[in-house]
Amino acid sequence: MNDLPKGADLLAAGRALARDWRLGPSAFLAQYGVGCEADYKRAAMAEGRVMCHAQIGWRAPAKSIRAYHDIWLACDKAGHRVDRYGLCLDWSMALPRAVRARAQRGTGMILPGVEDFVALANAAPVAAHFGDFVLGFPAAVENTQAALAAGATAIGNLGQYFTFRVPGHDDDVQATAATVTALGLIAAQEVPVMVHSNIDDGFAAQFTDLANALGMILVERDIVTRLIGAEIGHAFGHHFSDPLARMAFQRALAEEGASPGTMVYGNTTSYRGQPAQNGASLASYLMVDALGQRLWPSGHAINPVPVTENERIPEVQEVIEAQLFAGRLIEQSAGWPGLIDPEAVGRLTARLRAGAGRFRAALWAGLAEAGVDCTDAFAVLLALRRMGGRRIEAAYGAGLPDARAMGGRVPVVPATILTEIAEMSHAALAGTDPALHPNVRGLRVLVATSDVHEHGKMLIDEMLRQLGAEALDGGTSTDPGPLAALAEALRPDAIAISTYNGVALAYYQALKAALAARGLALPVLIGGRLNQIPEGSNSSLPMDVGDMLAAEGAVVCRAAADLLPALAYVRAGCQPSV
Ligand code: B12
Repeated sequence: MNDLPKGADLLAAGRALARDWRLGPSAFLAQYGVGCEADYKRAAMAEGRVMCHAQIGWRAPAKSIRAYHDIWLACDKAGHRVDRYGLCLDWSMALPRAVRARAQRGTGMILPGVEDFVALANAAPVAAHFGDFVLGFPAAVENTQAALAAGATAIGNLGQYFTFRVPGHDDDVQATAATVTALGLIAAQEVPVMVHSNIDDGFAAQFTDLANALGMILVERDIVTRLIGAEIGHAFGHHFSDPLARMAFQRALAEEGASPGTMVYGNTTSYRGQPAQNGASLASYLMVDALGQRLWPSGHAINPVPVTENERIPEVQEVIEAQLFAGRLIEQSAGWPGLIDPEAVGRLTARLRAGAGRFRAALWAGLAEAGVDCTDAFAVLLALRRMGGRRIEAAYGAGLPDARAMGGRVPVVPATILTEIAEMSHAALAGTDPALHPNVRGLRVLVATSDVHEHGKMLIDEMLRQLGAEALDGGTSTDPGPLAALAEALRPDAIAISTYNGVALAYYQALKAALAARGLALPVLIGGRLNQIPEGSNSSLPMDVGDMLAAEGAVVCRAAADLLPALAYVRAGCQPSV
């Protein structure tokens, strides 16, 4: 540990960079006459105004720049204000410019130079929030410099530091050092720049207890405010499907003074149907979020996610429609607060806060006991990342220990994703042919993901368990090479991949080659989002690659229910086609 960099040195290096890298002007700051977005948010909280966030970012910078302007203009004409844009960089942007060209590309936006950041963020008077793939990765410093030059006063995403990884780049010391240096640069700005962290990108997606997710927010706030000297704003929401818990969580943030927050993310895990069905989910979570801001303002902008987002990256017009929908819903929410029982919300808020307090105290004490220098931002961040969400929850969670519970403890306020996965597994198996069940018993299946999305894997693991087959853990964000090595060691009957980041074909091809190099010809089942942006495409939209995968020999699974017939064929020694 002695050769590791010191947090103080990295922060000083970041501060030194502030001599050359200062906050640039922005159309947003000029339009509203504010120094930073945090001040703008505080003013909105004081007025009781509910703000709106849109998440955007297409592969081609020109398309994103046009959209930045056109979405704002169309909404402005209709009398609706888009307050902020979350700018969705591609995961290849997590790597320094010098090596980015060789990196695997996903579906997000690629901004080659500082001037592209500046042009984008100044295309309309909307606050630019550079979140995804900025902090937490090897390119943290150069992306932060570019975001500052573009006048962005919300920069993230610290949540991703803890859980995301970019294929082929596993050096956590390098990623941590770059992140702490970038945080030093942010802290040294003359106006407050909010460090953003989306807790659902971080450990909240892995925790089984929402009290621990709140506790983690408090710990991250301790790190950024106390050890770095910057402001922090959190986002939450993707996985918060229970309306009461969603509202109580937001109220807890307000009561803890964990505000202003950046945004309440849409409850995207509830988008499982057609656009019209997803529309009901949209209305349901937005109403909760608008009422939460009216009753207990916390400065989080609310986020109407377009109803097509479970199919593909939404188009510009769909973003506009979702915004206008939110605008009208905010107006209509004015008559609703009387329907909310503040006492019921308050009781759950109190449980969350009490649990979060226990988690926070236990985690800091645990770090100190483990010999981590709790005054050193580098040491603390690296220790947390290396422990990982599951171990942190089991060791320091707020609930009572229980070896039978998935997180190792009885949750104080259970996260809904676990029950949702159990229900999906039940529904998928209910629709299958029971005569096939015995064929699958005893099969050994190596289950892995190509990226951070792990619900598909959790679902397949659960279904295999119910079918009496064995799920061997191939890990999350597992590169094809290491997965093939694991397959050689474990000799499974089949491999099952869940993939989401728009790299399905490239991933499968690399896995097939890596298996062949080891003399293995295992059946590979693949499900999730089976798409990819074709090289040279100018639409910036991913295309389905299911047919190409099948032609190359993959067992394409469009739904979880396909698992059973596919494995039944594997048992019969045939090449399955589902
Ligand atoms: C939850 C979620 C997340 C969570 C993941 C948390 C976690 N620990 O798992 C978080 C917030 C972290 C996240 C992050 C990101 N996400 Co995301 N996410 C989703 C979301 C909402 C749900 C996906 C999911 O898990 N569904 C649950 C599964 C069980 O259901 P399902 O997807 O319908 O799958 C069915 C079948 O496909 C099948 N199945 C799935 N896998 C397999 C495997 C086998 C073998 C079989 C048989 C069947 C099977 O089972 C299901 C039931 O039938 C989707 C949008 C949506 N509503 O679908 C976006 C989505 C997948 N994400 C997307 C993106 C772009 C990202 C990010 C890159 C965003 C960013 N810029 O940061 C990052 C990923 C970064 C990284 N390093 O990898 C895109 C993918 C775009 C594309 N490929 O076209 C989507 C579609 C959203 C969008 N429209 O932009 N995300």
